[in-house]
Amino acid sequence: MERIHEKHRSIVALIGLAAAGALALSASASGQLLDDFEDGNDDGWYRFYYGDGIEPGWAVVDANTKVYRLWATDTEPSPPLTRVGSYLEITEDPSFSNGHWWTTVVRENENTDFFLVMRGDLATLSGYGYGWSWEDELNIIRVAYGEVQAVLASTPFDMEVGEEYIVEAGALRDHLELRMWPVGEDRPDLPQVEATGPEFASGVNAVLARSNHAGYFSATFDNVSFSDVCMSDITGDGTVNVKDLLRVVHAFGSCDDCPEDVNLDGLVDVDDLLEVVHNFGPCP
Ligand SMILES: [Ca+2]
Ligand SMILES: [Ca+2]
Ligand SMILES: [Ca+2]
Ligand SMILES: [Ca+2]
Repeated sequence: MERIHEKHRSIVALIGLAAAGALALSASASGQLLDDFEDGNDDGWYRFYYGDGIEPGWAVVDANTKVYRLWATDTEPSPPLTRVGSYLEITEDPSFSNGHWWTTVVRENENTDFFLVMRGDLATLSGYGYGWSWEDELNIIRVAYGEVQAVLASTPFDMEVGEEYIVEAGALRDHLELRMWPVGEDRPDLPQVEATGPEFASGVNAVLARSNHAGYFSATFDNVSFSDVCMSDITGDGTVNVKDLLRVVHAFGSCDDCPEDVNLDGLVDVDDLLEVVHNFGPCP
């Protein structure tokens, strides 16, 4: 009896602590524009390229158009696919692997495919790719050790060369989704492509252009953004408040893949509580 009382008291103390924190913190800014390239640089972007015979001239901020351009000339017909890419190391907080990663993209010639990468590990060339490929399809693929291990889902999509599209990749736990639409049109209500991907839980986000032909290929990217999914909204009502806090409190303990484990470390504890408090307010 005494023990139950002790537990109850400590939970009350935690809620008090959390509530004080909620007052001290404003609602977190979850969405962020990582680069619009209006500053004429690509600071913070790390580059990579893979391919035989590739001439890497492959990443530059276009001073006139203020977009980020990935390009290369592959002198050998591929496969293997030639890829040029750029990534951001933003995974110190693992929740950054749960969210939406988007950009505007233009294919500059017929040779070019492009992908956004989420949860990538560039040392092992693994992760999820979301993009458009030469079969005129939107795809979500799983890549490991440089090989496409699976096309997880795809749908036909005509993508015009030279036209600007918005592409949005999403990952929430093992749910992956992809939307793409022409600039100026409405964002599709539903993802065009959805898949399940339990293999990779976190990693870097990247943009890449690729080709399976010899010759020049190029894509431009602009307004590259990442937005957290509202992991702290455990009840799913679009806002983070004391109801979500209570869900965490009641789920304290070890917990595999449950929504109360907001920071995805396999345990529901005070860290999750503080994460919820930090995100108090409406979801973005
Ligand atoms: Ca720009
Ligand atoms: Ca910049
Ligand atoms: Ca909620
Ligand atoms: Ca946790």
